[in-house]
Formats: sequence, structure tokens, C-alpha cells
Amino acid sequence: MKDNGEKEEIVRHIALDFSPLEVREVQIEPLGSGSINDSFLLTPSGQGPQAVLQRINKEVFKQPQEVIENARTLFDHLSPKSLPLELLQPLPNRSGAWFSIDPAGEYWRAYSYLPNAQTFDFAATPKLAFEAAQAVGAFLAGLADLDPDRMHTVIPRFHDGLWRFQQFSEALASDPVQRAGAVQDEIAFVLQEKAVFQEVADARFPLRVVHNDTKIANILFREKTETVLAVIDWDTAMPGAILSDFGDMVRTMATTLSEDDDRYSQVALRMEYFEALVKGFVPPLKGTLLPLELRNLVLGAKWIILEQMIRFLADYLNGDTYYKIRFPDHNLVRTRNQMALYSSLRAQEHLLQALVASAIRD
Ligand code: GN1
Ligand code: MG
Repeated sequence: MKDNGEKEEIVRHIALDFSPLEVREVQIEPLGSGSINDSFLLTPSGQGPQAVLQRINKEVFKQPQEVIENARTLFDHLSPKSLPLELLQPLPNRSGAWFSIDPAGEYWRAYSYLPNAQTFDFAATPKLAFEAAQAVGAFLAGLADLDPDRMHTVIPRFHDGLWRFQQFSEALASDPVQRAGAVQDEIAFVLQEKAVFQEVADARFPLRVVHNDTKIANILFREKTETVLAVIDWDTAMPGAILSDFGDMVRTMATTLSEDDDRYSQVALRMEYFEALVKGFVPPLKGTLLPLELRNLVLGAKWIILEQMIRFLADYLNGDTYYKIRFPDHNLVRTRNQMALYSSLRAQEHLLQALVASAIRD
């Protein structure tokens, strides 16, 4: 294990390598709230644009260069389209390569930084949810003509709920850190609801290039107007089902509290916000979404909330090996939070379904 001084030296070296040649010194600060990769903001001393530098988590992304290639494919595909969104422009290093590998074998890449922006971890107004959904809709509409075969599958079966359930079952069976006893209610809940994943599999949604991680923290808003500047974090963009992107927005934008909040009794799915999401998401994708997809927007939300709950629960059972945690029971808090949100959705399911039916008729 390298000490901190050595690590800092490596980051400084890589940061300079991704800076324009004339830059001699660069300031480095941690950036963002991602639970997988490490991100840094690079500010050159003197002239020059700021950039984002990222170390890709190799435990999660087994082929980091594929993540980097996908980002280039996306950028090249979207940039001629003049979408109403800024794009993340990949930056080459001083040798012209799109990534650098440090002495420890870690992969690094950089892209343009978008200043004067802010992110949120829950939506404070329905308008914010509407804006985000419209932006994600436009982003996905821009990808609708990108052949899924052109994108690497960077994490196989990423949103395959049946497979996520299987991984959870394995964690439960081996119970490596003996936590199963403490989460019996959560386990029973998953077992009771897991048919959702079969329903998703049976629906056979079309494979498209989708974002796969449209949580609210991955939407950049302009500072003053709270309109959307960019859809960021393209790491998991790959072939998948578009309903998972809608579902992840419901999960993080129709909820009352962020996924890290332990006030479970206050976690609820807000109908008005759900409606704003439908109204933002569907119009830009008119002509893209099939009737099969439009009919199943609520299923998309159930799928992703329950899947996220079992991913957090499986990680808790495994002893917190996947997600970064900021306190000991963080994954348990996240699990319970998602369970409360899912229950709230279930209680309003028929109303939500009716709302979708009328929104797509208009
Ligand atoms: C992870 O990349 P980041 O930290 O925004 C995860 C998502 C989860 C999310 C939950 C590659 O997202 O799937 O929904 O945490 N990404 C990966 O906050 O597993
Ligand atoms: Mg991500």
C-alpha cells in the first residue's frame, strides 16, 4: 500500500499529464458525491480551462478502457446533434491517449469541466423534476439512433433484476459478516416482492443505448435558473432498457428524501413529482418509445427501486465491499430508505397507473 504522499504525487503527475502543455502547475480538489469512482477538479495555475480527472474503479468496471471508449462513442454521436445540453468532452493526455495507467495499474481519464453548475440529492420542486426528465428524455432521444452494438457492455447484467436477486441470495446464503439475522424484515420484503423482476424479464423491452444511472446527482443544473446544463456520469451508458432510466429518475426525484436519509417514516413517493417526470420524459421521446414502454413506466420505477434496495442489502450482507460508505450502517440505511419508497409506490400504484394512462393519451 502506498502512503498518502506517494498517492498525491501520482495524482499530481497524472493531472499534469491531462493538462495543456503550457500548464506547469495544477490545483487538485476532490469532486462530487459518486459512490464508485474517485473524481477530482483540476484548476491550472494561471491560464487554462478546468477539467475533471477520474480514477476508474477497476473492481466495478473490469475493463476500464471500455468505459473510456464508450464515453468517446457517446460524445462523437451526440456532438453533431446540437442537443439543448452540454456534453462531457473527453480530453486526451499529453501523449494523445484517452487514458493513463499509473504505476499501481489504476486507470485515469479526464473530461471537460462545466462551471457554474450545481447538483441536488433530491428534488425540491416538481419543476426541477420536470426539467431533469425533459433533459434525460432529450439525451436518450439523441441516442435512439446509436446502434447498441457500438457500445461495450461495461458491467454485464447491470439492470438484470433476476441476476441481482441471485447475487443477493448468494450473499444471504453465505452471510460472510453475519448480518443476516439483523435484516430479517428486509429479506422477507425482498422475497415477497421479487416477482417484479420476472415481470420485467417477461416484458422483453427493446435493447437501446441508455444511460443506466439517471439518479438526480447525475444531472447538472445551472446555478441561477435551475434549468439543466448536462446529463453527466456516462460510465454505465450501454445497451439496456429505457425504462430503467425513467425508473431511476422516479427513485431519486419523486422521493421526499435522499437515499441516504434514515427518516424512513417520512420517505414517500410524491404523485405530483411523478407526474412532472412523466410529462418531462415522454415528449422528447415521442416517436422513440413503443406503446409497450409507455404502458410500463410504473413498472420501470418499481423495478429500479426494488433492485436498488436489494443491491444495497446485498452489499450490506457482504460487508460493504461495493459502494463507498460514509458511516458503518450506511448500506442498511440506504436499504431501508429504498424499502420505504417502494412501499409508498406500491400503495399508490393504481393511481400512478391511471395518471400515466391519461398523460400518454393527451
Ligand atoms: C452508483 O456512479 P454512482 O456513484 O453515481 C451505482 C448506481 C447506483 C448508485 C446509487 C456503477 O452510482 O448503479 O444506482 O450508485 N453505479 C454503479 O447511488 O454501480
Ligand atoms: Mg455512475
